Amino acid sequence: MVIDSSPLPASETESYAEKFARDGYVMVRGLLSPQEVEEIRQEFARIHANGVPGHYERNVPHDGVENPDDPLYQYPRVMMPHRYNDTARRYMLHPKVQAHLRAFFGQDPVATQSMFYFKPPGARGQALHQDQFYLLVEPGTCVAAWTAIDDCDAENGGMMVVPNTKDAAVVCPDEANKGESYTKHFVPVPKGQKPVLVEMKAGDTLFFNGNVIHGSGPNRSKTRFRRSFICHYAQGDLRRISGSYHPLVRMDGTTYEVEKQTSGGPCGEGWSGSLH
Ligand SMILES: O=C(O)CCC(=O)C(=O)O
Repeated sequence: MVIDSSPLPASETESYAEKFARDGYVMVRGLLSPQEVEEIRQEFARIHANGVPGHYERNVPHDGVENPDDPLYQYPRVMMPHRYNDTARRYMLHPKVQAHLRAFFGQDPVATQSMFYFKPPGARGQALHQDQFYLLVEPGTCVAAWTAIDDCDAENGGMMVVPNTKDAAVVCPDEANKGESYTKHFVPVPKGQKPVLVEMKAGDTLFFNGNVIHGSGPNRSKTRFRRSFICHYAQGDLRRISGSYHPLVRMDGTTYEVEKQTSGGPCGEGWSGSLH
């Protein structure tokens, strides 16, 4: 394991925390070293080659028909790898990620989710959405740490965020365009705003809060993957979260039990949150 566990001084987290408080998102360049990025890349190549039990889904089209020619059928995203893979768990609890989250939350965070996306050439993207719709964290909102494992840009389906949505109400989504998005939810862009592309290099981490509208377009490259390691967190004193995220993990690796969210959120009764 090549994780750099040297502590980050407050002087290194303060300016990012100010930007995060102002905008609801901030990118930290080179948070992970090239060696760390390579370790994650290799571990998930191994997971993909071996196949994994549970929490591994085929990203089938919205109509539910499996299509073995879909690049995401061949490279489905890996859900919740920290539950069975030590490397994923340790990177979810990376000391530098922790340090930034502590500065954003003003308290210890807890980890709620991990994912790995391969996003191979030709793969559809994930339509604009809000993470808090799925996690339904209470009180407050969740925060994502989205780490680029490859360089990401417009061609290979880099991340997009909609500025000025850090406090946007969490809405019940519309239907996404299934030719462009493998997920079925779409949150329209508020009047007067437009999504901006966040170009990233491997090892950069984009933090954003659960209300920020964000997503990605298809990978239109013929040759380049757009891999990413994505984890979600909440403030350490949260009381409730959607059922699919239990149990949570404290930063020292111990399990943390909280109540299951009972509210359906903006879609009302019957919607109980789910992995997104
Ligand atoms: O990686 C992507 O393309 C989208 C990921 C995302 O929006 C999320 O994890 O909430």
